[in-house]
Amino acid sequence: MTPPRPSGPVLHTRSGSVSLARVALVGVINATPDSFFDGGRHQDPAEAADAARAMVDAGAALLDVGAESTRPGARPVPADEERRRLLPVLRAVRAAVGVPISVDTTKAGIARVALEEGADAVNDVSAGRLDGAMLPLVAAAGVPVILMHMQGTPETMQLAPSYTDVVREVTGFLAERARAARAAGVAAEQIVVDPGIGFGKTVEHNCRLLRRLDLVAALGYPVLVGVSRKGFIGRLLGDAPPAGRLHGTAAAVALAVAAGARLVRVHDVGAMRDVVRVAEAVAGA
Ligand code: HH2
Repeated sequence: MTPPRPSGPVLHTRSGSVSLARVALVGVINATPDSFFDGGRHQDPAEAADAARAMVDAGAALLDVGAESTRPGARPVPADEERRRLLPVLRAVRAAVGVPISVDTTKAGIARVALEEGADAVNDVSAGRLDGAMLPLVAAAGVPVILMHMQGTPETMQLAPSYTDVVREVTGFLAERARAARAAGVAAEQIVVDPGIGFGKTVEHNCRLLRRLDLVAALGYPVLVGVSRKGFIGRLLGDAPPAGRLHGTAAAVALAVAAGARLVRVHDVGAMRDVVRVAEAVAGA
């Protein structure tokens, strides 16, 4: 008997398909010394593998492994340093879990070795703008790609974010980057778009984008949202540090799901799985 085909969008990878019929949880693993929340926690391959197993047990459908912090003020990491940090952790995570893994990088050379070492998808916070070889690489590999909006660069993006109409500008940007990806040969069903919460945005910009995520979803691509423990949540809570932003994250995740997010990128997979399951049931999402 053939199993029923999942309904709704599906991302296809060689480590299996990610059905987006229900909202997918994407667990964050940063092989960095300086990420704003998990910096230094997952640099050791054995610790990263333990964290990966725990995230999958808690319900992660995808893991996102990165080796360059993109927090506000972060300086770019040279490719050889990014590769040195990434590969041991990626190999350990790949050996530990069977779910698809995305590599969080803006460099095509890093994405290429990561795909060779077992990654299944590319998460590019520059949406293919920083490295002209990225979209052709994704197309040739046939893997899913996450295209994210960012105003400026991590080093300077929070100095003076400015938009006339943030929702229209971000949506227009994502439409244009999706067209660029398709022109490079990326299949439409392998494209995910992301408004880039916290990337060159004020608290008000982030809130507006989350409120009108339906307009981003109207582009026709699955929407990923990354709000987990971010600065705007801290600011809304009287400058709470990242460790004090779990419940604020839950509120933002629930509302993102209600407004149309199909993937949520989170540090706390178990807690956010409950938030997502209840939010999607109540919202009928
Ligand atoms: N946020 C971060 C990193 N990568 N990728 C996508 N697609 N969307 C996001 O919102 C996003 C992302 C920042 O979070 P984190 O990885 O925890 O921190 P850091 O950049 O300091 O490593």
